[in-house]
Amino acid sequence: GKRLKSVSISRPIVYGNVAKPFGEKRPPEANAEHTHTWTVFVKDPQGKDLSYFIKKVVFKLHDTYPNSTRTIESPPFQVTETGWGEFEIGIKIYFVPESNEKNVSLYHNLKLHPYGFPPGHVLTDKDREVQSILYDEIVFNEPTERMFEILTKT
Ligand code: SLL
Repeated sequence: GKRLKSVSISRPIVYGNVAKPFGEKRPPEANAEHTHTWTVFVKDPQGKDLSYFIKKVVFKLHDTYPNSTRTIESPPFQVTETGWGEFEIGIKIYFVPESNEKNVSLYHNLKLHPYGFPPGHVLTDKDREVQSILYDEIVFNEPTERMFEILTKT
């Protein structure tokens, strides 16, 4: 479709992960070496549904995971897993076909472990519930007319 020259429109997202140790209740499906449950996600800063312009999100986990490429075709765009280690997660965001946009690649360092407490501080269970979340904006330069409509109608 026709593109709107000199138009640039952006949409905010947040992406990252939350994690916590199993504690008392170990998920029965978790391997013996696993220590944490975590969720990696892409979402709207205000929790709105992003599926009006995002078609799917592909999360590439560490090769130690079965089916390490996880394709999420509808919201919530997230993967919850158990594990023992931190690693870099590839996040590919695909847009609705009307946009004629290439996918956007993001990378996230999965965080499982708390840090930054003063020396001598004794970690509470709450301190062990960590998160690493970034705010970003997806910029569409010279969007198609259809994409501009889609982005501005909500
Ligand atoms: C490390 N670079 O060596 C990292 C790799 C891999 C994490 C961490 C378990 C996967 C599974 C898991 O947590 N892998 O058992 O399916 O520390």
